[in-house]
Amino acid sequence: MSSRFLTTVATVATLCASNLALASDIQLSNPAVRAMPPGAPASGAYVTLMNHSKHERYLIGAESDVADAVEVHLSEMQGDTMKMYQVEQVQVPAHGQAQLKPGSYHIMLVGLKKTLKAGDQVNFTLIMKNGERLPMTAPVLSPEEMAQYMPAGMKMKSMDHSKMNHGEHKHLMEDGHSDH
Ligand SMILES: [Cu+2]
Repeated sequence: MSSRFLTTVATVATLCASNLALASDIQLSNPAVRAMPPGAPASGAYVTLMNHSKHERYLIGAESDVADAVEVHLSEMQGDTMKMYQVEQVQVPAHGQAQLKPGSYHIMLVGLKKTLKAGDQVNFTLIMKNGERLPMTAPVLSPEEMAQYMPAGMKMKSMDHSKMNHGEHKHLMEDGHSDH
């Protein structure tokens, strides 16, 4: 009897392990990379991370073949100037989201190895603090498309659409970045 119990426990444990391997709690949407003219040294990439788990998660880095270095940055206004600096992590709240978007958190491609033309695709690997690695393919957007991206990225599809017309500052507070 006790050995049958052990078999059952082992089976359940195996099922749980395989579920973990198959599905990520983190869902990526709205990936984008900013097109840059030939010779440009750097560009930015954007994506929304939706966390479907009940635990906070953290984006701590990214990799891509198209640049010498890929860093996680935050842009923010300091007085009259937009400043940008590298951050160690971006928090993705439990059952919440983090939006990497122009004027906020972004993935910085430093030392571009090739020209990023509108219509190209760039492959990334996003690295989470818990060791998970998330593949991401992002389209390169023209300046005109990038100008459209900002509102699109702030739509928050599953949330209250009546908030769509509010200004960016409101959204910055809503998406949990105001404490940074
Ligand atoms: Cu940057």
